[in-house]
Amino acid sequence: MARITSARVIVTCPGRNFVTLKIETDEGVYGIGDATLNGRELAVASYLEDHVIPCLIGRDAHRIEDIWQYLYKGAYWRRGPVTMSAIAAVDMALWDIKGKLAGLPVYQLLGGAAREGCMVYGHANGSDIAETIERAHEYLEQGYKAVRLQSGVPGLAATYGVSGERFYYEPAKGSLPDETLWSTSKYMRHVPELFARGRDALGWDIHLLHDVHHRLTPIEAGRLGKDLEPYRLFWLEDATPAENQAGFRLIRQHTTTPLAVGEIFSSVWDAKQLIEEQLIDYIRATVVHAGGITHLRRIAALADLYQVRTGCHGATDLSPVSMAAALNFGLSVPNFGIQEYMRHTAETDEVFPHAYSLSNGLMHPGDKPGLGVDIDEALAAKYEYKRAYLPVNRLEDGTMWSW
Ligand code: GCO
Ligand code: MG
Repeated sequence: MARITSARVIVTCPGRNFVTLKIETDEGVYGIGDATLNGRELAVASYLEDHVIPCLIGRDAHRIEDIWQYLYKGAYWRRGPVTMSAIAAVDMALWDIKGKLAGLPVYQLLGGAAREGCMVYGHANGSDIAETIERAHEYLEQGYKAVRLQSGVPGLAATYGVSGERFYYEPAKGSLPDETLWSTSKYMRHVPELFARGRDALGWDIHLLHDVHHRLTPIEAGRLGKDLEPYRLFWLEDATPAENQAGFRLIRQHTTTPLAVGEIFSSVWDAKQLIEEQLIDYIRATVVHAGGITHLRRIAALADLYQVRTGCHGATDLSPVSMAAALNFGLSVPNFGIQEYMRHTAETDEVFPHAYSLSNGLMHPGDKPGLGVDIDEALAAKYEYKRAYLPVNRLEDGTMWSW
């Protein structure tokens, strides 16, 4: 028995906002979990403070599954990003505690290492193709085995995935959402050229990925997948919004380019049909937005039956706590595919000291008991929360579109 004596939410903004849950026990051991939901952070903080923490006090921190079921079934209102991020934070913190009490890194509790490390992909982005390729070379030089290519589209002032920064991409900013303009036809003409030139310059020994960021209809996505077939992508991500899971049938009928989806999923129910009908190749659900390690294991177990592999979301809005949890999960899960790795800034890394490391394109969670990550609360307190929004997107005639 490790009785939960207190829990609190820590909101900090070392360059960007993060919400962290810290759970303390009478065993003198604490655990932390990430609860960050980009652009809607305080909703999860309130869900935890006002509705979850009071129910945790006095419970046995060892009973991870029971607490998960209690929070999921007990709320009556199931699923959704706010609920599932809150449950995820509790779940991560409890796994952290269990690991610390056992004296083992969490991946050992999940069955031990199933591989030497987790292959990650980095982000190469540039205002044009030449700049994107230049950035991709930098990843190759650092030993990365996979890189995502995004580039500015001629005729569009700004597009998803492109930033002025060399290694960091941070779309959430502003006290109100930025508005960007989108043209599917300009984009569709441009992307095949990005990959034609990308393959020419980078060769065939590197995995190349691309994120469409929910902008196409299924038939347009089928066309793009077909146009990209010669360049053998590792995956085409979020080709179309996935609320309608059957929509992916149309894409599948037209292309053999592997498909990835799921960074905004909060539950196995968002992916059930996609997985069971083998409409995707990689499931991108993450530890923080999909109910923690406990629920992500359930999603991965279903996916494994259908040869769908994991490809967890790992953008900078997922804190180092999520990254540590994702790596403990990824190292141990049988059907691991790849892990996204967008580096955090030095300020963020300082607030969240961690044991994970990158070598030769593979990441390892390290061997510290628990998740192998901590929060420096004194430092965190110096960075006050700043409201920040993701951009919104319109077609050139002003129609609201998916960003
Ligand atoms: C990715 C994602 C991110 C999201 C961001 C939203 O593939 O990494 O699409 O860039 O836009 O995480 O919060
Ligand atoms: Mg994405």
